[in-house]
Parts: sequence; C-alpha cells; structure tokens
Amino acid sequence: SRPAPGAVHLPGWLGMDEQRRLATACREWAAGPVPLRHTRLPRGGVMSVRTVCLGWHWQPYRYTRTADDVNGRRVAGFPGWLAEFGRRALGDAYGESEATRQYAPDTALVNFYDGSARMGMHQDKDEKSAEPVVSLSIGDSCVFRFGNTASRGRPYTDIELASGDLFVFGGPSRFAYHGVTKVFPGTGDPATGMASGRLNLTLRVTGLAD
Ligand code: MD3
Ligand code: FE
Repeated sequence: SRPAPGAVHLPGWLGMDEQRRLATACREWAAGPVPLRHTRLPRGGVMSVRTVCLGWHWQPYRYTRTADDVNGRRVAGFPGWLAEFGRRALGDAYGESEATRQYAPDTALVNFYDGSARMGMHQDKDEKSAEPVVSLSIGDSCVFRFGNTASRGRPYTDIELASGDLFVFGGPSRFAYHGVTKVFPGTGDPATGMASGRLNLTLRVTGLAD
C-alpha cells in the first residue's frame, strides 16, 4: 500500500530464508565491536529499544565512525550485500529506475524491541541527505505510527508492521514524524530465528564522506 506520497508498504516482502539470514547477521552484529545497547540521550533519557549500527554510529544527534558514547571502538562496516538488498527493496517499492539503481545506503540502524520497548514520535533528520530510508521488520508485530512533517501530533495513521514487511520512506514522507507505540509479544514465527521480540533494520544514506 501507499499510505502517503513517497511511502510504500510491501507486507511480507522478505521470504523466510531472507528473514533468517538477516536475523542471523543481526545477532552477530549485536556482539560487537560496538555491542547492542540502549542509546543514551543527551538530556539523560535512555531509549527502551536496543540498537547496533553499521557503517556509521548514530549517537543522538549525529553520525560518527567511532562509538564515543559506548566503548570508543569503530563500528562494523556496512556490507555490500546489505546495500544490494537496499537497492532491490527500493526498486520493488518505487519501480526500477536510474535513481533506484544508484541508491547507495552507507549506514544501518538495527533496533531490537522486547515486549515493552517503544519508540516515541520523532523525525530522522541527522542524515545530510534526503535519500529514502528502507525499513525491514522481523519477529513480533508492532504498531507503527506514521505522522506528518509538521508536528508529532495528529494527523497520524497507525499501521501494523509484521515479520517480513518492507517499508520505504522517501520524497515527501522522508521527514515525517513516526514511532512505534506497541509491540505484540509472541506474534513472531520462531522459524525466522527471532525466538521473541522484534527486529527492525533501517538502511540510510548519511550524506557523509569519511
Ligand atoms: C519514516 N525505527 O530507527 S522503522 C528509527 O521500527 C525508527 O525501529 C522504527 O524510526 C522501528 O529511526 C521505525 C520505519 C521508519 C524508519 C525511518 C523513517 C519510518 C520512517 C524515516 C523517515 C520517515
Ligand atoms: Fe526513525
């Protein structure tokens, strides 16, 4: 479906084998060099979601190569196969074009949600690029709240995201407010490799050059 201009939701886009491959890769990335952790916010808050980054390390509210807010180590590289995945996702969501073939994500944020994790309404604007964001979900279903570009409040649309779903946010949707209001524990198929909880990968273009 196309919930808004530039936003495309393709339910069940990932096959079971791809979900397993991604879940396995995420488990390895979660071990380090910069381990999965609850991100600390500059004003003292701590996110309920746990995150590990590839390519660039997101620390609110910038991207760096080293995780100065965790252990000072350089983040793991962004693998070429994941960039290829992103191009295929964009091509399937928007239709193949020169633009989708040239899509070159250079960072991924991998988020793990347990049954009580949430993500408050926010915009993703630390990237110095307006290129689309590709989102992939594995494991438990959640309620994804997709809002507007003006404020975190209404109007917004609540959309259920399930294991295997692809969501692409580009064009006028790229800087919309969004969040995750609820996770439904026990809704994921353990065959994905996620025994419990929800995994979300977002592929992005930072617009940064080394
Ligand atoms: C809409 N993650 O990591 S994915 C995030 O499910 C984030 O973990 C959520 O929001 C999650 O920043 C939502 C869907 C998503 C991701 C990026 C977007 C929606 C977006 C960027 C712009 C607009
Ligand atoms: Fe976001």
